[in-house]
Amino acid sequence: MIVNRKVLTLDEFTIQQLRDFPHATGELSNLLRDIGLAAKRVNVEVNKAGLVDILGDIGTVNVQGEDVKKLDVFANNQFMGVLRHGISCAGIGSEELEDVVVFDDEVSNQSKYVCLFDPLDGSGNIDVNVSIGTIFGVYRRVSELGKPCRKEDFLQPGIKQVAAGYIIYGSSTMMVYATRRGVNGFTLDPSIGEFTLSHPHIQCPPDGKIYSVNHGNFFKYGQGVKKYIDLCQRKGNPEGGPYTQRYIGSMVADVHRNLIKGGIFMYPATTDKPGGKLRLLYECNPFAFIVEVAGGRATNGKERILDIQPASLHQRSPFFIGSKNMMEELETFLKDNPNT
Ligand code: P6P
Repeated sequence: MIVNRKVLTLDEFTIQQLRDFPHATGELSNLLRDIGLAAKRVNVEVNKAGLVDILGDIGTVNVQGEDVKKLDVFANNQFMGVLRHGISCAGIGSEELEDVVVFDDEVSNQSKYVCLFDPLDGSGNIDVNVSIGTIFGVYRRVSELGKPCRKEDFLQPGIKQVAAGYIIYGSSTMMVYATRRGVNGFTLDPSIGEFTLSHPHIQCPPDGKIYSVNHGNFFKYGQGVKKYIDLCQRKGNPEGGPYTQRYIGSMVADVHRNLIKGGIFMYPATTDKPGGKLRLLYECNPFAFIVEVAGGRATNGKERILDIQPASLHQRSPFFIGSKNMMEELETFLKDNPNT
């Protein structure tokens, strides 16, 4: 009997990666499988949002001062739970939690890794059925093994990530993650309840025809950003040129589309948010790692996102990410207008 080995599940893929590196401990593979398990549990709730009383606010606000949707809390608890009870993670930081959570038990203290999460990005879109996502980054601890992890384990530059990824709960549910060996995408197959390898070796096209930005903020952007947006519009007009504007208001969906098709996503500094809106540690860094491994680029307008030394857990950053050649074009405008 011929066994169909063509389609690998996430578990089979991570185990195969382990076979290629016999000296690896398997901790990272275990951690990625734990995240996949939590993602499946979150997916069930996201898919039935609207049918059960899991929508809407729970009457509290998170550390960001944003209304917390019930699914935010559920997602945070799912990811924290699998990692706390796994054998690969010493602690986590999360958009939903003011401070890091140190798991501080005998097994977790021996774990090599810590994780940073945005458990449910774009959650403001939950009630209107727009794609949302989970974003994560994985770091090797710098603190002493055998002891509880420490804050400095989480405040490392993004270049120190050993893995990063996201789950997009959209028309289908996908988990995409990067290690230094490449970026691979797994689509959830409901018939077997497993993530299956559907997008091997994802590469970000060096050129694109899509620019993603919130035009409503146009007059709050710096001159360099305005000039680049003007260029994108000219390239799209008047003879109906190639550029088009796509902005869903859910970064995971926007950046995922641009990663696959090519394009640029921008959340620049504005006059009312001079530090930008997006969070460096658990929104910008994971995507910067993924897109760079796939051949793209990511900056804060002045320096490479992955080089930034974080000062605090929830710090924000202006964010530009996407196709290499589009990013280089943007950077010529930002260089000519440094106060963007
Ligand atoms: P704005 C969602 O709240 C989010 O963090 C990202 O997912 C999204 O790209 C951005 O904010 C949208 O922000 O200000 O354009 O609505």
